[in-house]
Amino acid sequence: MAKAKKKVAKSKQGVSKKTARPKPRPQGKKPPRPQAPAGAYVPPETFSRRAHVKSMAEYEKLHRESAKNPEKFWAGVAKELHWFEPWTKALEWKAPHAKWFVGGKTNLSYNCLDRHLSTHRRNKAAIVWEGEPGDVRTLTYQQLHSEVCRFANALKSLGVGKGDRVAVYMGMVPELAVTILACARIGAIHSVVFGGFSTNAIVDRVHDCQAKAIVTCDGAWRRGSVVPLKKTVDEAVEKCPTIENVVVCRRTGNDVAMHPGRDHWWHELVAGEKDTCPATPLDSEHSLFILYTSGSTGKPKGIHHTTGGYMTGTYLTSKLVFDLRDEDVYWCTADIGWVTGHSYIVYGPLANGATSMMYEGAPNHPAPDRFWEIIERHKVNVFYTAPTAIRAFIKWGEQHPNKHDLSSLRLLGTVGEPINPEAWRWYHAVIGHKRCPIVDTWWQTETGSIMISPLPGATPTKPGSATMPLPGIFPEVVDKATGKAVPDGEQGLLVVRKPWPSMLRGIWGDDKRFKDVYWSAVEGSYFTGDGAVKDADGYFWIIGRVDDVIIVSGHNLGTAEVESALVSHPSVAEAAVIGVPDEMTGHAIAAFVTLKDGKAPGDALKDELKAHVAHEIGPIAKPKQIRFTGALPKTRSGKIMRRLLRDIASGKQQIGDTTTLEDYSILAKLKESDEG
Ligand code: 7RM
Repeated sequence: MAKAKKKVAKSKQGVSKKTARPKPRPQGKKPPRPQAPAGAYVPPETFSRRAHVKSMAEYEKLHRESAKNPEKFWAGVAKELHWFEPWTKALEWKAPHAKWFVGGKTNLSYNCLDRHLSTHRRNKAAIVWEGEPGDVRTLTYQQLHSEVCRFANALKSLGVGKGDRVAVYMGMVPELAVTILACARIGAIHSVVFGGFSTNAIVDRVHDCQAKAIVTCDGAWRRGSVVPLKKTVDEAVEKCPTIENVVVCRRTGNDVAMHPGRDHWWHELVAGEKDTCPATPLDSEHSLFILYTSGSTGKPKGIHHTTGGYMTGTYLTSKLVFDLRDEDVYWCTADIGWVTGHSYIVYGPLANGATSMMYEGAPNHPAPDRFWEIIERHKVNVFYTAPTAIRAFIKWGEQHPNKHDLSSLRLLGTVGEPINPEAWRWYHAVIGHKRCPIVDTWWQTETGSIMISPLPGATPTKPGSATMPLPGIFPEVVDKATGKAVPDGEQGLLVVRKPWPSMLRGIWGDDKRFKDVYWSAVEGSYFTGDGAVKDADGYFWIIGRVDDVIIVSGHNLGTAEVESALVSHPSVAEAAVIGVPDEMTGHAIAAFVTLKDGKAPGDALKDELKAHVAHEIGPIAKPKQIRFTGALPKTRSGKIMRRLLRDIASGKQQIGDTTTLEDYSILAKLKESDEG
């Protein structure tokens, strides 16, 4: 025992060297693993040994088998979950419309809760929640089940039933998870609107899906102050004639106006309700939720997901990618207002019977070490966050994580944007202490669950690459004109060739837009909107949204590559590049750059950065303009809004749709930013 422990402590994640000779092994043991690509980070053997998927050979076998018969593969996964009635057909595919597990009846709330109550998990923590002020709540599976049942009964008492849409506008409190699980329990369709959005965002989304009720909180804590959610809802509901009832969960205790007959306190509603509510057996294709994503232009798209397939996809990917173990504390730092929170705070982890950590507030409140303090306090084992957060941590300095014991961590993940290799290495070294594999997970609101990602016990990782498709997923990088795969190492469009269970079923109320946006670029394939390169080892490198690709003298430059080059300079914290019209080259690169704390801007640094990019990539990628700025415009989920930067660079007075922008004041600051 002592010996094994020592080994764990010593085992660091090694960088493979092609020249390394495989160690001789005792007879009868497994053969040595196939060699990893040069320079790749190989999963520590201690990790692989206990992982769900233990080797590349195992991964390859899974993927090969899933390719032979994807329907059989996915049916095998779905069978691990509870179905009230079995399906008759795994897939009905009338492109671009898929139906999975046709005729089957199930319930996702049942699979996240009831399924565990007859097992050792009954009294296990389902949700460990920490409020921004420091309060902590733990809900066991049994307790969460009771809360969900009570609230499901309360919704029913308000006349909410199967197929009705329920808008949800809450902070990150356990009741948010309870609300969506209660909707799923009775077959009501939830539409979560991120709690940082404005009145108009609520109005547009409620209108689009004709929601009949809205669940909110009095307020939410954010950096020590109260965000008055109910007030915003009141303004919105004035313009939303479909809303019949408003449920208000008390969190911050601020004064709110309650409209008699329309508004109900959560605690009063549930007080009289029973803590049992049988989960409704729902058709596999019954609508589960709508989640709006802002398109590059125009009105947000209501991405529509259904029950059985989404359940199957989030269940499998949570298990394999996060390698969930019963004893883990797993923490995804996303907001539930974003798809990552739906799939990887609530549904995926709970379907696996995991302990899901949830945090209410800002990462730098009261101090920039809040996340590391949470990890230390709750002994978090698996940590999943976004590159934008990692770049902020780098900017704030490693003294903050270094103050804390992070030894509980065994696995790290990222999602949301391409991660710059520089940020990846920092995450690996400073947070993971070179012990923890990193899963860089590529997926979308539309895909419902993770599509391209390392399996942490199997896949050697290359910083900046999301590596390879998960079993049952068949992406390809194709030529725009022919739709055929491009040769390895060449850029093309990232498409998915075959349907998968958690794929979107459409855009709510707009089938034409669904076909135009996703199914018209490449015949017969789902177009992701992203550009990518697959290298000779079969690794996928996402180079960003194709709308953002910059064409300089006929060369396509992905934003990720140029931004990574800038961020690899020791003074740079974050960068965003865009194309600006140029007489000579068609387009030239303009870069918006934020510096690490303590670094000073100046013309000398501009020249240095230009030279640095030219050196890293080539003269073609050298930015023509560099602007230093305190911050970049981002969506709340942390994605840089290059579209707004283009508007600013071209001197437009009227800036495009900004309803998803995190911090409006950044726009004003950017307009002032120094040019040249
Ligand atoms: C989960 C989520 C989707 C878009 C997607 C990409 C980008 C997400 C990665 C990534 C490179 C990643 N849903 N993206 N993950 N790019 N590597 N690991 O983000 O609908 O909000 O966005 O995000 O462009 O198409 S989303």
